[in-house]
Amino acid sequence: AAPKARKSEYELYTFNTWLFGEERRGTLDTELATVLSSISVACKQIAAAVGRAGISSLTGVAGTGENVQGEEQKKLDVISNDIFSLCLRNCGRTGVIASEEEENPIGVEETTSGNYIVVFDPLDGSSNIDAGISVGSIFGVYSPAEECIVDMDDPEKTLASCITNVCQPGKNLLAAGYVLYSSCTILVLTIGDGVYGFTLDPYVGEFVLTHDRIQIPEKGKIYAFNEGNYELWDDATRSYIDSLKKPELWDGKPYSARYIGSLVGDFHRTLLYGGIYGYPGDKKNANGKLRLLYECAPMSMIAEQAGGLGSTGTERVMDIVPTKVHQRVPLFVGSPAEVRYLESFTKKA
Ligand code: AHM
Ligand code: MG
Repeated sequence: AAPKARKSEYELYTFNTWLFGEERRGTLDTELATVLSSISVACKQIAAAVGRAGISSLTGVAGTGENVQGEEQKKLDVISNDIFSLCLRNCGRTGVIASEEEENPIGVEETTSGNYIVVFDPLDGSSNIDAGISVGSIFGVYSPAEECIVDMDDPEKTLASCITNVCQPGKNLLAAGYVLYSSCTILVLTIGDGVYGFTLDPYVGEFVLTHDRIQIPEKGKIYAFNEGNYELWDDATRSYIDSLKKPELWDGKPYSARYIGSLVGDFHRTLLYGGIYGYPGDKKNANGKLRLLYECAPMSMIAEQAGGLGSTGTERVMDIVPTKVHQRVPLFVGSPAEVRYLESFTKKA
């Protein structure tokens, strides 16, 4: 979609201008606008760190050992997590923050806390960093499910309250977004009324509205799966992928395979060009690799708000109530016709 018509070449429709406009329209309140604005600042800082990683020796592993996911943390994973956490705590509008990089959700101290619950993956796809390939940040914002108790003298009670507030289904999300750090840095956001894209103008240092109400194409002949796992998938998933490669089924031209191994990059292409992104469960990991709270639910909300779908193969991702903060689920997300076609295999199985 074309960006809003500008009255003059000097008119910049920045992310903050857009937030103020939405506040005036009543689609978000000042508190949520503050949270989202803080996230945009964190992501500008991360974009700068990612862009200079090779120069400022920020490539490689952090030496902190494995994170809670059993994966080795990169230096930039640690830095991005710090940037995100600090920005969110300091904005004074968050009650609980939960990061893919942290074992437990954190209750923000009462003196600086607010109401919102923010879940995030500060730097997704970080295995791509050292080769200068696209990475991204993903986030979601909820209202509290219950009053948030932060009692420094009672860490157990505080943790229980934080977990209850974080373990909400995707359909409760007030906002979801991601930032792609690539040939350009782009922030894509929904607050439950369409999907908007803002490109970082490096000269002005602001995100500027470039994609007004993104609509995902109904279909798209591109699939993004890690086919190295083919032998580990179940029969339904294999039959589905096999079918995409049969020219006779698709007017002589089979689907194209594209896979960066960076969810934000693979998803962003799917959103704009159409197609499907999939991370199925397999023999080794029944629920695949991606996390419900920080990856699957926010991406599914964005897909749905753009006219697409997000499915586990058998159910709507947005309906799943998490039982654990780091819960994984299979994810198939993208053009509605493509996700339905995938489900015609997986729902039968
Ligand atoms: P991360 O959160 O540890 O970076 O892992 C998530 C990434 C996604 O960006 C990507 O889609 C997926 O892992 C790739 O996994 P694989 O290498 O198994 O294909
Ligand atoms: Mg991730």
